[in-house]
Amino acid sequence: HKPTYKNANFPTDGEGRTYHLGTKEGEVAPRILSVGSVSRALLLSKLLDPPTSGRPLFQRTSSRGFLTITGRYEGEPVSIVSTHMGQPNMDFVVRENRAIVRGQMAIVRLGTCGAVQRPAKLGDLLIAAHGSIAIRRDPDYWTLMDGRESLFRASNGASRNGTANGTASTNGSGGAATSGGFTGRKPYMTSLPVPANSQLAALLAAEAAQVVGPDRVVEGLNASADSFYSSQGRTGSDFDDRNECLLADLVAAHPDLVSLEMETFQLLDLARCTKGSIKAIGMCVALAERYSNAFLEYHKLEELEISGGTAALRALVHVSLDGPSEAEAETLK
Ligand code: R1P
Repeated sequence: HKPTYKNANFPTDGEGRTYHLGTKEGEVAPRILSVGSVSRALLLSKLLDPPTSGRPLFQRTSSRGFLTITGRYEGEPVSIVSTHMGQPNMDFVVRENRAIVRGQMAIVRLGTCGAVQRPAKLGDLLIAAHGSIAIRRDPDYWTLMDGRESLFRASNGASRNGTANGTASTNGSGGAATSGGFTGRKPYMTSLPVPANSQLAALLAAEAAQVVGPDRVVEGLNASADSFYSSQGRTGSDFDDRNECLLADLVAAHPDLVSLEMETFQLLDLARCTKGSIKAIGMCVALAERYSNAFLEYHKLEELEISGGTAALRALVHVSLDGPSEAEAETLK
């Protein structure tokens, strides 16, 4: 069965299902736990109140692979949505759920991330209580660099290579490039911070501290990058990424930076743009220490996901939301 979509501005099918997530009004709760993978969504759905024959769990996978599970936690309707990775996927999740849920919403992301600096360490729960900044690779840096180099070659020939400017463009050290270098332009741009919802952040921090202990919870600033590799400062020889100094520059500019991943900024930015109709926060399990290169043993991750998921669900059901919650509860019965 192939659905037909109407309205290119915001496509929905004949049943009112959104284009990518494939859910419609009544199937998603105003309190949403957004997770990076389908396996995490399924794992955390085990924390929901046991389904009864009169009230089974709602579960739907869209044609694009987004899984939505709706049930209750401590009696309150909640949805767990597998969001996949990166900014565009978080954009689908926030916008398409906003379109089908009535009243104020709360969204908590539970992800994994790199711990950027101490005190954040392997296995900790890192909460973006100070908000998030975006890190984006600026392709114009390379375009302008190439343009300048070919202009250079055309007018001066190879003999000019090795002048101060030419050296900066080709030395590949990343140092000069990261700080401006050849084109006067930086290869990576960082945005100003967008805030998290302070009420949700405080609730989540308190719940997380209860679940794993206060020494395993770190509140600070998050950075969300547009690549797992270049704009997170991972280096290699296949690409001219100019990112060798990126992590050091970030830490120097943001002493409270704790976590580096790929979705929290988009969530907080969109929540901000709803002017209060979405309360949002992000929390991540530190899967890697970027300052020591340690990586969590994968078998330990599930237990940490359950801890983080428990704290996130508790915060979600305790945060106050305005809006037609009775009508919403009615449609979710
Ligand atoms: C990269 O491996 C993915 O893991 C992190 C990053 O943000 C990115 O999505 O989060 P999740 O575990 O939530 O996917």
